[in-house]
Amino acid sequence: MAFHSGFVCILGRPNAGKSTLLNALVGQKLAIVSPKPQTTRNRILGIVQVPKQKGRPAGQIVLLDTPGVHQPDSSLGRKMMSEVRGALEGCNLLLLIVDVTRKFAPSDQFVLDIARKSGTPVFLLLNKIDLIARKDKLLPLIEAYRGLYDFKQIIPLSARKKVGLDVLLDHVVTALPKGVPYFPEDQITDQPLRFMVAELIREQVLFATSEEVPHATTVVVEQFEEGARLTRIAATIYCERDGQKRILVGKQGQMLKTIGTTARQHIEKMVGTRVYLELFVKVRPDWRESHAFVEDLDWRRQLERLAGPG
Ligand SMILES: Nc1nc2c(ncn2[C@@H]2O[C@H](COP(=O)(O)OP(=O)(O)O)[C@@H](O)[C@H]2O)c(=O)[nH]1
Ligand SMILES: [Mg+2]
Repeated sequence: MAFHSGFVCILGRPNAGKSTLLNALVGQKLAIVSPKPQTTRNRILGIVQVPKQKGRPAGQIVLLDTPGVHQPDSSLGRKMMSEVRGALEGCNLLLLIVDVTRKFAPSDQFVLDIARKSGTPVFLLLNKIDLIARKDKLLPLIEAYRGLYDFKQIIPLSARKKVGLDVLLDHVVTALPKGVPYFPEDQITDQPLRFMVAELIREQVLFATSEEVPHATTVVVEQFEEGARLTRIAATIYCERDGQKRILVGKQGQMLKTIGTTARQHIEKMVGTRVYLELFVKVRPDWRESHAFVEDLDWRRQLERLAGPG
């Protein structure tokens, strides 16, 4: 049987479980996950090798996790939605993911409209079925969704509990066109380590803070020196107000210390060496409204700058 390969975009409203699904399918944490909406800010590529099995071809699935589809109200929001559109371009298949514990809302309709306009085949994923006690409740739901759109497949699953993922992989790899792999077999993402590190730090900020602080925060890695046994990292946490900075630093620096310690533990697991992590907090008023700053946060842009001119 021939090899199949292609690009598959995961789409859905904030908190549906897109990043959890990406991580589960790749088998490694590439995207940070939190109960807070709009955790994912840029598209994240994850590569899944699918071995041949009875009744299904071998293949390579290039997954794109995207920020939650929403109506943007800031430069950051507009950048996030442009990441979504960028991911949609040239995709072979869309996975539209919904949270089964929530009613189909205008925000889901908005996602569906984007999917429809793209003209790409769509699988509907009914996620979080672990939260439904009686599985027979799923049937009327599937029927209702069937009436909404001509989905190529409707697949109930739980990204967190890793239920239904094999069925999903079977259908996805079968639906992809015949082709050669896009990436080497041992590659799982295109994202450089230093930017994954920035995300791991931001994840701890999301966990440790509430209300506006998580949304007003971004992380930039300023220094990243990999040694055989020790990696030295310095990063700045940007926020928008003095009050937010006070929260992030905490009484006698306690909050920043907690964020730093837990982030360091996660980073050590990822880079495989001991880590020396230095964190700074800076105020940059209304950075989310600054088109230039938001563009500078793009890791592709930062990579160009790190490479230097010429
Ligand atoms: N119970 C349950 N929770 C899930 C499942 N998938 C994701 N979640 C949770 O839903 C929240 C949002 O997940 P995330 O992957 O960040 O959603 P995203 O915004 O669509 O990327 C997190 O708290 C996840 O742990 C699932 O299958 N079952
Ligand atoms: Mg996400």
